[in-house]
Amino acid sequence: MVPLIVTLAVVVVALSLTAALLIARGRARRGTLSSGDQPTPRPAESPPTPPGAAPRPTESAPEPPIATPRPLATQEGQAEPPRLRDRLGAARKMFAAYATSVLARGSISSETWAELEEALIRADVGLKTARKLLADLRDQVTSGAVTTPADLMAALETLMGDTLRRVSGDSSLAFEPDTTNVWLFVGVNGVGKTTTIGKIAAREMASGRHVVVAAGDTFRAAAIDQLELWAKRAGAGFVRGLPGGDPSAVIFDAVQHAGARGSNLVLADTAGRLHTKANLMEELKKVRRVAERPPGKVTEVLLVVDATTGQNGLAQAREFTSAIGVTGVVLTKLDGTAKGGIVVAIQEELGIPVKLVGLGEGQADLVEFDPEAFVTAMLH
Ligand SMILES: Nc1nc2c(ncn2[C@@H]2O[C@H](COP(=O)(O)OP(=O)(O)OP(=O)(O)O)[C@@H](O)[C@H]2O)c(=O)[nH]1
Ligand SMILES: [Mg+2]
Repeated sequence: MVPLIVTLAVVVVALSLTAALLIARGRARRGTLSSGDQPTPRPAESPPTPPGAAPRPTESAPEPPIATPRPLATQEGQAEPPRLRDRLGAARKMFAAYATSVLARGSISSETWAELEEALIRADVGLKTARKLLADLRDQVTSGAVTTPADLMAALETLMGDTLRRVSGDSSLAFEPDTTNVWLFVGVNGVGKTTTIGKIAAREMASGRHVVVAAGDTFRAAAIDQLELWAKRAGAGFVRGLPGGDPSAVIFDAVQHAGARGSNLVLADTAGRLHTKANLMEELKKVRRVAERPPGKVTEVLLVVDATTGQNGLAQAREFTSAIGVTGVVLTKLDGTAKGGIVVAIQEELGIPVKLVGLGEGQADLVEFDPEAFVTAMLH
């Protein structure tokens, strides 16, 4: 491991990353139901279904066949999931530049500590977590366990891996076989909730689960259409409401729809909302309560966080968790950013596991979070 870092660093120096280092230093409402695989938007005159009311009979609509699982992402031409290492190039380059400088110095000096702190902050690990990691490393130097810059880089890698493993464990999403599982997707605007649902719908359909996608974002008509496209592409069922309708009514209808057809998984989209807006957070609590009505059971509340938003992701995670109890984080847009360190901060400071990572806009660009692979991809 250490020789690998050293080798990488020397090669990188010989090419161009010293220059990179220098540069781096320089700077309310109601919903209706429509169904499935041939989505037929319910006409506007259709009566609304209040949450808690008897489910709207589904026999008025043609029974959609349970869709046949399809291979992932044929449209994007990607049959295979993306390689984490390829997509984390920006973070790796950034770290490599610092590693080069640390290793080139020959001994551990005050500049070494300054550089490591800068690298961690730039990676968005956050000041608190960065200082904790560095304090641990200093202890290792004081005790004599770490004596050289190469040891130090290896110790940092081990420490980051340990920090991530402590919380992460199993990154699989909770699924109970004999119920209508509801996975609720929440987060601030534009973080990738709808896209993530599209990706997960494809993944779950491919694994043989019968998925219904619920357009709980009734805020924008375009958002409903966007989700419908994803659902169609995945071959999943789809339940929509009227633009401006009550999101909890849509989720309720979707759960009833799924239950009536023996679908065991509802992926519920919600409108992006600021975690600081109390009324919108209240709306989310209602969505959650309604989703729990039989046969529904909320088995995951997934907070979608945009990796590029940095430390604000931490505040978002804190607020959404206190409002509706987040069970896991999906970290999106890790491709093309050097800021993947928010993973460490969310896990270390809030103890919420990062379960999935978004690595692009395509259907297959979603991987389970694997601490080992993540640290390796960032540092090698
Ligand atoms: N590069 C990259 N782009 C992503 C990823 N996930 C989502 N996006 C893009 O981010 C933009 C917003 O994605 P949406 O899925 O619409 O986000 P949202 O959270 O549903 O947005 P609102 O519903 O408006 O709150 C789109 O252009 C997506 O293609 C990712 O992992 N990587
Ligand atoms: Mg959306």
